[in-house]
Amino acid sequence: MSDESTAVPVTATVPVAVSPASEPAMGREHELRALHEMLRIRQFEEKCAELYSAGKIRGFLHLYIGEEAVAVGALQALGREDAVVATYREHGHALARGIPMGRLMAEMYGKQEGCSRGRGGSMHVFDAETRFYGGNAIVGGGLPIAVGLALADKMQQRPRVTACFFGDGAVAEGEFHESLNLAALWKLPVLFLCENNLYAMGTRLERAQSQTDLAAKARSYLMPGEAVDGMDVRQVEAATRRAADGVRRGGGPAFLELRTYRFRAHSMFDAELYREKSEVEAWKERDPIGVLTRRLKESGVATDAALAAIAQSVSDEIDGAVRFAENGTFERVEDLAKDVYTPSEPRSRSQELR
Ligand SMILES: Cc1ncc(C[n+]2csc(CCOP(=O)(O)OP(=O)(O)O)c2C)c(N)n1
Repeated sequence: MSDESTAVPVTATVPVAVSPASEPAMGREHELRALHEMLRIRQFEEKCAELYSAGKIRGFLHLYIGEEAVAVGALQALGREDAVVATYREHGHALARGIPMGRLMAEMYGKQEGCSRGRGGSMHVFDAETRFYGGNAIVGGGLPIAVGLALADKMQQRPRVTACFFGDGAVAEGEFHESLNLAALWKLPVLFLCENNLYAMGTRLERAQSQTDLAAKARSYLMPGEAVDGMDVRQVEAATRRAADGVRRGGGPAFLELRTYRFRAHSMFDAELYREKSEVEAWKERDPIGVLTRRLKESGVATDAALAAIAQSVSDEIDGAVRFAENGTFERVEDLAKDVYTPSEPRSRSQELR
């Protein structure tokens, strides 16, 4: 069958909000913190794009710009004891989780001072201290890891949650179905957080999926599944809190489909021929940072002076992170195989006899 005959027309639709109108306000400090976190992510990544063009950051770079409300809202609802598993589009999650920006920027540079000692780079950010289990280049690769972490917690009777972020593209992978099935069957404490930004590289969701209601797929495995407006940080946080509470109480896994959109290309090597500029512009009207800023200003929660102070603090933090990364050190070439292969052991007597 030719691609032409199977093609679903790509329309410039903007899905409407899917969960109840809006959640109640969460308090001034809390909302300002959410805004601050989203701005940190946005500006960190804008700086990364600049540094990439300047050749300071190498390899692949996948930006999260536009999707910040998902990582910030979800991670505000989780505790330090919980674990986080993410994808290669994970700078936002790493920052929201509390990995210091300087250590993240050093990782982007491939410097030893990075949170993964410069071995991971943009796609493999890892930090044991904050229970941040990566960063994974394999689409769907984090799902079985999350299930394994949750299985360990269940076996050790530790009442904590493993949150697993993945894209809509992962839903097409066998690992998605294997992971949801086992998590539901064994009632594991995993919170599946699907970031549905409508595209897997250049493939729009309805070109790859017969069922585009992704929460319905989770419900078919007999776990609660809900679709949430992923452009509204307040709704993301409230939905995550509800779902995580159920998981923590031993109710087994839960699934949220967070409907969002990436404003930038898939990676730095993407001509974006698969979507109309007008579609991107329409989604930008719902920019999570713009939406929250407007709401805070209209309700009198944030003054221009408070917003300017946040902007200044983010800009200072980014300058400091770049300085830290610039002053960092590259690993010596002679050490590159260190920790990759185990040192050779003398052959045992039984091996010699074989
Ligand atoms: C198993 C596997 N297949 C294919 C790829 C190539 N690939 C990299 S990103 C990507 C799209 C994934 O899209 P999605 O899961 O929706 O995440 P998004 O990039 O939209 O955040 C693909 C197919 C891969 N990295 N791993």
